[in-house]
This record gives sequence, C-alpha cells and structure tokens, in this order.
Amino acid sequence: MPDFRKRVLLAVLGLTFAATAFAQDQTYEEALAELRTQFRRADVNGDGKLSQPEASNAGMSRLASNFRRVDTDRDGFVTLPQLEARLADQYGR
Ligand SMILES: [Ca+2]
Repeated sequence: MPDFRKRVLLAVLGLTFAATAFAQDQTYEEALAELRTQFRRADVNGDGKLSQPEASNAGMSRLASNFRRVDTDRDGFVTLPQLEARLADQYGR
C-alpha cells in the first residue's frame, strides 16, 4: 500500500477509535458519579459553582465550550444541578 494511503487509513481508524471512546456506553449512574467527582475537583475555590475558567482549567472542555448553554439562569456560573439536568437530558431521564 502506498505510504500516503496508509496514512489516510490510519487517520480514519484513529478517528473511529476516538469516536468510540467518546461514545463509551457508560450508564447514567456511572456518568452521574463521574460528573459529581469532576465537579468537586473543578470547583477549586469551593463555592459550589463553576466559573468558565474553573471548568476550562479542570479540563472540562465540553463544558467550557458550551458554558453559556449549560448556565441556564445566566448568572455566569454553572451549578451541579444545572449539569445534572443536562446529563439527565442526554440520557433521556
Ligand atoms: Ca467555583
């Protein structure tokens, strides 16, 4: 196989693998537990809510980029109940 085609194939396989890892079949309960752990870790000043920098510094990149959508009351912070509501939505709960 020409080197170029091999590289394309590897790239496609890599993307497929990333997509699979991303859509891991976590149960709602597992996802909820992980969310709560992430939230506690990310809330570095311990005020019970996350600012966008806190989310971003904790590596919660999906939250950081969807911050305004998750922050449903638009106070500039995301609370655990807001995140839990979003998770419940994603799981059809
Ligand atoms: Ca905080």
